[in-house]
Amino acid sequence: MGLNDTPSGERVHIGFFGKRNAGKSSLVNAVTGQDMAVVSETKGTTTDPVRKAMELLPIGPVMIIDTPGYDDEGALGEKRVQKTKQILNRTDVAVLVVDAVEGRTDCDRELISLFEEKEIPYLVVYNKEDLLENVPAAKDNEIYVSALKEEGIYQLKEKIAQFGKDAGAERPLVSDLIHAGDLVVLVIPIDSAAPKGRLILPQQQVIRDILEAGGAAVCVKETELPEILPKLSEKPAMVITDSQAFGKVSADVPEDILLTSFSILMARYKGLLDTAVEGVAAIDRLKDGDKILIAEGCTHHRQCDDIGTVKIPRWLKQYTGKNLEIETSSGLGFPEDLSPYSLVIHCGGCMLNEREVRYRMKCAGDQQVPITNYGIAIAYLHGILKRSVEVFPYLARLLEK
Ligand SMILES: Nc1nc2c(ncn2[C@@H]2O[C@H](COP(=O)(O)OP(=O)(O)OP(=O)(O)O)[C@@H](O)[C@H]2O)c(=O)[nH]1
Ligand SMILES: [Mg+2]
Repeated sequence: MGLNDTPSGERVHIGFFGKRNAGKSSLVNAVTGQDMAVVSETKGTTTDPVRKAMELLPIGPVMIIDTPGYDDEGALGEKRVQKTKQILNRTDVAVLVVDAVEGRTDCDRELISLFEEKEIPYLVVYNKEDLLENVPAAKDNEIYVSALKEEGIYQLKEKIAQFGKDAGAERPLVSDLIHAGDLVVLVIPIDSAAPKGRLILPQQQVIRDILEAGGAAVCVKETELPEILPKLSEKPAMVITDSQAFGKVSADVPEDILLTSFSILMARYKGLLDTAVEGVAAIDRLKDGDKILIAEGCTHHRQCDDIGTVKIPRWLKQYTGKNLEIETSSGLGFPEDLSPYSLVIHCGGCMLNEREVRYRMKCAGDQQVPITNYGIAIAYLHGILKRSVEVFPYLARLLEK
C-alpha cells in the first residue's frame, strides 16, 4: 500500500503545541524536512491547524499537525481552548514547544494539564537552544533542540517515534481473557446480511487473536449452536456471538459459560467500551420530550441504516415508554453542539472511522452529554448487557450501581 493510500484515520497523529513564536512551525518543517508551514518572527503567523501526512520511522505513517499559538490574544479564551481540545481529541502524541530562553510559562502549564486531562502522552521540546549558553540536562520526556540550526532534530524524531509507538500500541482483542489451550466458541450467523464468501473483519481479527494466544476457535452458526455445544468434550472458556443473535444465543449457552459479543470486544479494542457502558445508563433517565441523537458514521451501509433509523428508535420507545424526539445524523454531519441532546447513540462498527468515533465520544464527554454505541445500546435495551460484560468484572460492577 502506497503512502498516499493509508487513510488518515489509521495514522498516528502528532500535534505540535505551544506559545506563539516558540518555533512550532520551524520545528514541524525541520521534522518533516519540508517547508510545509510558514515561519516568521511575527507572533501569530499560524492561524489555523496545518496537517501533513508523512512516513516517520519506526512508527510508519503519521499525520503531523502544526497549530496556532495557544497564547493568541485575538481569539476569545474559551473558543481557543475549545479549538485546541478538538485538535487534541485527534492527537496521539503531543509535542509541547517551549522557547528555551524563556522557559516554561503558565501557558505551557495549561497545555500540559490539557494533555494530562486527555491522557495524551507528551514530550517537551525546548527550542532555540542555539541561544543558550549552557544546555541543561533533559528529563526523559524533554529534549533541547534548535530548529534554526537543525540541531537535535534526529533525536527529536526518535523520541517522537518512541512515544508514538506506545500510543499506537494495540489493546488485545480477546487474548488477555483466555489461556493457551482454551476452547472458544464463535457464533457467526450466515444470513443475507453476511458478505458473500468471507467473514467480516472483527470475526477474522478475533480468530487470529485466539490463535495467537494458543487457543482454539470453534465457529458455528447460531442455528447449530444448541446441537454442537454439547458435543464439545470440554466446557469452552467463552462463547463470542454476533450481537444480533445475542438473545437466542444467551438462552442456549448455560449460565456458567462466559458469553460476550464481537461488538463488545471491538468496542474495548478501540478504547470505547467504558464510555459506552457508562453512557448507556442514561437511557433509564430519559423523560418525555428528550432529544436523542442517533449518529451514523457512514452513509452507505443499508443494514446499519435500518438499525439506526428504524430498530433502535423502536426499541428505545418500547423500553422507556417515553415520547422521545429522535434525530439522526449520518456521514460527516455530526453536530458540533451536542447540548440539546440527552443521549447520543453512535454506530460502532465502521473500521475506518475508528479515530472519528473516538473523537466524537470525546466531544460528547467535553460537553457532558452521555454517549453510547449501537452494540451496547442494543444489548442494554434487550436486558442482556450485564451478561455480555461479565468477562470484564469491573464493568459488571459499574452496571450494578
Ligand atoms: N534562534 C532561533 N530562532 C528560531 C528557532 N526556531 C525558530 N526560530 C525563530 O522564531 C520565530 C518564530 O518561529 P515560528 O516557527 O514561526 O514560530 P511558531 O511557534 O510557529 O509561531 P506562531 O505560528 O506565531 O505561533 C522565527 O523568527 C524563527 O526564525 C531556533 O531554533 N533558534
Ligand atoms: Mg507557526
